[in-house]
Amino acid sequence: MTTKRLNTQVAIIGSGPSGLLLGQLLAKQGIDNVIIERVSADYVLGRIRAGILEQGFVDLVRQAGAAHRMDQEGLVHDGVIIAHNNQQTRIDLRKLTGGKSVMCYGQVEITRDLMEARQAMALPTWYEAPVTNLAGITSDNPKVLFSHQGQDYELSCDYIAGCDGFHGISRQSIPAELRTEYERVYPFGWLGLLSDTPPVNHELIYCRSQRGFALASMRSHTRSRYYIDVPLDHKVEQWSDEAFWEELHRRLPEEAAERLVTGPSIEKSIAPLRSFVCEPLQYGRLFLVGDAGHIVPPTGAKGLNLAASDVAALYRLLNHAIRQNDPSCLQRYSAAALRRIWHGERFSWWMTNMLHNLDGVEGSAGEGADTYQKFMTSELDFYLNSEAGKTVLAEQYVGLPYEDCGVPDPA
Ligand code: RFL
Ligand code: PHB
Repeated sequence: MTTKRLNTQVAIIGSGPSGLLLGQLLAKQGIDNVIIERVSADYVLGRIRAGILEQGFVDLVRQAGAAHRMDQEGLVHDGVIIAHNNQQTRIDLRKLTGGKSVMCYGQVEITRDLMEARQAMALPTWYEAPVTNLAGITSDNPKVLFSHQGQDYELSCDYIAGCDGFHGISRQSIPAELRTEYERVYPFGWLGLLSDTPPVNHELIYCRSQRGFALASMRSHTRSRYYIDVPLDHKVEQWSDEAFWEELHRRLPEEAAERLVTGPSIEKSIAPLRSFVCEPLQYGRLFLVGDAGHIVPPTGAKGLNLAASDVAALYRLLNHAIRQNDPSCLQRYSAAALRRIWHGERFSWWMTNMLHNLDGVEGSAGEGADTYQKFMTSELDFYLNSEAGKTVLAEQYVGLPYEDCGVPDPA
């Protein structure tokens, strides 16, 4: 069987939010791109993940021309509650950051909106087309090899954007001796439940309790998303809806728990928690974007937002490189993206430490039983009872500014 040959300027691997957003922004600037996705569009839309978007992300979706539904249906949150047992502290995001807020709008919805915008522009996307190899990455004309319905394809391009998530092929295509991977795994996962019930509160509640962590989030005024932390060896099948609701009820502050409305789950899954960064994010003409290059535990709501800041940097640099015929500017991508990534990693790790019980975890060891707990509950107490502390939290929760890549923003 002969391999069919295709051409484009930017080959994008993965049609998660990173790949779709990058593709849309490039297309708006007249830059050709092709997206190749391993699974079906429906499968991508079945993955329930993030819910909180920073202003920078919202602005990019607007630039990409896919914000119509988000602007109508997204919920603007001016504050967030942190609870320690029964004591609730509201972090007034708007007041503490000089007017900033976050947007509550599901990753599934963003993905759907971006897919529709891409379809409306008739941009090429290959679903159920796993990428099997990348060739000539350090040449001027790299190639992405993939298969679709039994046919092999070779996509020639100028640049490759590896937007293929943590388990993708892109990161593995950087020779092991040229990359350094930094990692921390945590001894618990988040069990999440989605239900068509009104949220327990109009703002998110992050909760540290004697029984463990809980998060009360939402997707709309009638759809709730809740999480509790569970040991890593737990299977989702061992958690009935009733058992989940009972445990959540016990972890939420009493005042909120009294208002909890329960109902059948629409989706229930366990996600492991991990901090991970690959350095550098560039090899030749391949660039890692989003979860392909880094993972954060979801406690700070930063994963998708860091993917967006990677996209912002790469999109600006690619636009400049292609328009000015100056690929050298792309050398700045990795360092610019990594600076903001490490701030997101640090914030997510810090929030995870303050809100979960990490006694006995590597890196927190050495203090003796319960001592790490004592440090962390004191840390939480300090930050929640100081205006300066709350400001530090708010500034990072709404999102730090994007890095200056030294090229003009095409918007
Ligand atoms: P994705 O979404 O994983 O998409 C990668 C895509 O690449 C495809 N792929 C391939 N395609 C072709 N060939 C191959 N060989 C391929 N290998 C893989 C995959 O099929 C997939 O479609 O990565 P992307 O686009 O970088 O997006 C990252 C986000 O999904 C992620 O960071 C967030 O979901 C993290 N996250 C949160 N982030 C936030 O900013 N705010 C939140 O509130 C938030 N909550 C969460 C979260 C993640 C969670 N889980 C389940 C990990 C809550 C949870 C529970
Ligand atoms: C969610 O709504 O899924 C969500 C919100 C905030 C987080 C993590 C997940 O920190």
